[in-house]
Amino acid sequence: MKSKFLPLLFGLGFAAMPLSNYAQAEFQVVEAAPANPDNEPHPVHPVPHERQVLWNETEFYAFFHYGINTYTNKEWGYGDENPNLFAPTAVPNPKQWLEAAKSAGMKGGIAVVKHHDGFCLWPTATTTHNVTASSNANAQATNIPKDFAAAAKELDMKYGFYVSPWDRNSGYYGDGTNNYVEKLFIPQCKELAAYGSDQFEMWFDGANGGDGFYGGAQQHRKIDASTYYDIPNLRYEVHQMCPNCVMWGVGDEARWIGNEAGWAGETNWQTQNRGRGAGDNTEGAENGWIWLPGESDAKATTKGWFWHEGEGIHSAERLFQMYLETVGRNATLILNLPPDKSGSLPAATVNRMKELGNMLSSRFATDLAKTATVTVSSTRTAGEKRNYEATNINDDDKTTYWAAPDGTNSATITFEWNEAQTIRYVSMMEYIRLGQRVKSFTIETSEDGATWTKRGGDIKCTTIGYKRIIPLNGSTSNSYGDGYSAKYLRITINDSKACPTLHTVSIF
Ligand code: FUL
Repeated sequence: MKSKFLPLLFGLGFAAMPLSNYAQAEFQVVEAAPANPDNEPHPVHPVPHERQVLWNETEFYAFFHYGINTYTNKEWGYGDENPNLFAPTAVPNPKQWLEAAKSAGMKGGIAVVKHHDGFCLWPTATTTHNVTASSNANAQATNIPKDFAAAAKELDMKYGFYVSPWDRNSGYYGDGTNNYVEKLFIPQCKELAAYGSDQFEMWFDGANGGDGFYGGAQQHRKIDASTYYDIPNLRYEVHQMCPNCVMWGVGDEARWIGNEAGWAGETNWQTQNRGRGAGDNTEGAENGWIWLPGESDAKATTKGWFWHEGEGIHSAERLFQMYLETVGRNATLILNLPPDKSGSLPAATVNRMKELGNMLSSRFATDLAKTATVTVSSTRTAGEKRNYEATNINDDDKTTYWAAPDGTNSATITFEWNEAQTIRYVSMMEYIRLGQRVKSFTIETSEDGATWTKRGGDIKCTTIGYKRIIPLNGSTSNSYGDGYSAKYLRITINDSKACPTLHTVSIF
C-alpha cells in the first residue's frame, strides 16, 4: 500500500477499528485515478458558463423593434399613448420577420415586446396597457411572444425577448418602493419566460429613468440600476424557467459592446472588470474578473430602431463589414430589422437580407482548411479519452481541439495544399470553455514554403477568443478583392496567457 492513502483510509472509518485489528486487517489497494486523466490544459479563469458558450454559438441574430412607436413615428414613447394608436393594418407576422433573418444567415432573433413606453405586445396580467386594450382587430389578434416563439421553433432558430426595465407608463416605476419590480418587471419577465424554456437571451436595455407619464404623475424619476431591478432574483427566476437564457445588459451575463454602429474592438476580451460599467466595453479587460462577452447591437436601416417613413437600408457590403467587425472580432451581432405598420418587414428589408445571406454564403463557401494538411510546432500529450492533435483543428467537431503543452505559450500552425489556392479570409476559434488565452498572432502565406508574406494589413492581430476572422487584404469595408494565391498558410501564435488551444480554423 502506498503510504499516501493511509490518511484517507483513516478518514473513511478505519479510525473506528480497535487498534489490535489494525495489524491483521486486509486491504484491497485501489489506485486513485489521476486527477486529470485526459491531460486537459488547466482553465484560464474566468471561464464561461455553459449557457454563455451556447449563446456565443448563435453568433449573428436579428433584433425586431416593433410596437406603439411604429405608429407614432417616435423612438421613445412617453408612456401616455392611447392603446388604440397600436393599429396594425394586418395581423403582425413574426414568421415573416424570422424567415428574412434566416435568409441572411442569422441563427435567431430577439423581439421587442415592451419598450420604454410600457405598452406590452402580449396579453399580460401585469398591466392593462397592452394589446388587448386596443380596439383594432389586428391588435386584438397580436401576441408577439407566442407567435415569435412558435415561428422560431418552426424555423429551427433561437429566440428571445427585449423587455424594457424602464417603464414610463407605470405609476410604480421609481416611486420609492419595490412595487414596480415585484408587481410588474419580474412578473413580466416570468410571463415571457413561460413562452418557451429554450430561450437563448433576454434583452434589457440600459435606459434607466427620466421623464415619463408614470400613471399620470408626469414626473422625472431616477433609479439606481445597480440595485433597483433586484437582478439576483430576476436571474434566479428566469433561469429556473429558461436555464440557457443569457440575461443581457442589466442581467450581467453579456455586455453591450459600447456603440450602436456595429463594431467591436480589434482586441476584444470576453472577460471584463468587476462592477457595473467597469472597463472598456469595446475591448473588454485582459485580466477581467468575470466572463462578460460582448454583443454588438446595430441597425440595418438608416433612421431609428423603430420603422420610420422613408428610411433606407444599408448595402449588403456595409452589413458584411459589420459582420466582420463584430462576429469576426469575438462579439455577437444583433442586427435590427424594423417591421412597418403592417406588422411585417418591408420588401426592401427582405430583399437585402437575401442579398446579405448570399454574400455570406458565397464568400464563406468552401472551407479550404478541410483539404489542407495541418502541422503544428508542438502538441500536448494525449490523455485517456482526448488527444490534442493538429487534425482537431480542421475536423467538423467543435468538441475536439488542438493544444500545446503546458508552459508553451507560442506555436505555429501550418496549412499546406497540393496546389495553390486563392485565399481571402482566415477564421480562428479558441476552445473558450478553458478561457480566452491568445494575446498576439501573425498570419502569413507562402507560394513555396520558404518565402513568407505577412497578411492582414494593419489589422491588430491580438485576441482570438470565440471567433476571429481576418480579411487577408486588411480591409473590412472592401474585403473580398482578388485574394492571394498560396500553397501554404501559417498562423503563428506569438503570445498566449497559457498554452494555446484552437478548436477550429477555417480558410476561405
Ligand atoms: C436602447 C434604447 O433606449 C433604444 O430605444 C433601443 O431600444 C436600443 C436597442 O436600446 O437602450
